[in-house]
Amino acid sequence: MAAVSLSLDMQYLQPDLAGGRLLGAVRYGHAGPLEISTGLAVPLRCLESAPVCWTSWLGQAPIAQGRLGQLQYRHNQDLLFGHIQLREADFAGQTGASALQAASHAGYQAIFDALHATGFTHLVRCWNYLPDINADGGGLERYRQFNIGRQDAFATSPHASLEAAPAASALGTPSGDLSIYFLASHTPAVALENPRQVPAYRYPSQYGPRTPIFSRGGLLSLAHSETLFISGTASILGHESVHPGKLAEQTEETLRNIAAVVAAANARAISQPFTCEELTLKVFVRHAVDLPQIRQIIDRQWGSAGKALFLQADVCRAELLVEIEAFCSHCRETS
Ligand code: 3EB
Repeated sequence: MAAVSLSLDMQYLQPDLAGGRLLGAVRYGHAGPLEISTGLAVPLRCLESAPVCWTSWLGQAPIAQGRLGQLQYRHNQDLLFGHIQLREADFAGQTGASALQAASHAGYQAIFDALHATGFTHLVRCWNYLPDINADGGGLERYRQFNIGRQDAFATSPHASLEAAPAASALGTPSGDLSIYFLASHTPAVALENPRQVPAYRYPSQYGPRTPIFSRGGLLSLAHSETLFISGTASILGHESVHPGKLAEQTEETLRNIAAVVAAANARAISQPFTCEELTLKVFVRHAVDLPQIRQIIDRQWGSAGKALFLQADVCRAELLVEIEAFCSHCRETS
């Protein structure tokens, strides 16, 4: 049987090069420099006993690496993992744009340039971490500034489309740089939407002058595997946040939304169906004190809190208390 061509490891120890299979590593916990050259540090607090934790994306060897300006990447035959960190101060003083908007635009422009240069032209999954996501950046919430810069970059890239947008997550860090990492491929993922939610690129203007750009999920088929990426998912129905201030209800609504994306994936999947129970979850908790209750609800519904990673983060709407993303990869039967 063929090995799964993409897997996600979550652990407390720094990964080694995994027998040449490490595509990229992300360290959560503190902002200090990384001891290995193949990933980035995101300053979100780990809500477990250890002060730092790692997520590692493993693919099939051989893996090559490269750099284009500030953007670093590693890739194998099928997949490219890239990351870029931008200091807002470097983008201050531009007319008509906040520093964060300009940094977001430049970050996504650098990503699209890298996709073009490497031939991995399809953006599959993006993770966006921005400091003080809910803060007012001089008349406009910072998440909304980020959305302007991101949309401007998508609008001018020949490799971008709104309807086939990548799966994504966007979270707030207490400090640090704008940090973006991503997976790209030679062939497009099937973009998934959630019938319970308005597509994010069609959110009305009450959420900001430019919409976010992401799909609710993506299904990527490679020669030997089928991989489901579920975007950061929250207690949103239609375009509205529901159950404000109610932790248990928000958590349960979030799990129902994830289940709806799993169902949308299964309508398109060619391997065996995906189940909620087998998903690897990354859980972003606004208030650390809420961890036990969220953990208990996940365990009651799906029994999978034990293999989930819990991080403290600000979610991109002030009233949302929890956001959960998910990943699962299946081997494809080749006959
Ligand atoms: C939402 O559904 C919640 O801006 O890339 C989730 C996933 C959210 C991705 C993004 C935002 C993003 O609107 C927030």
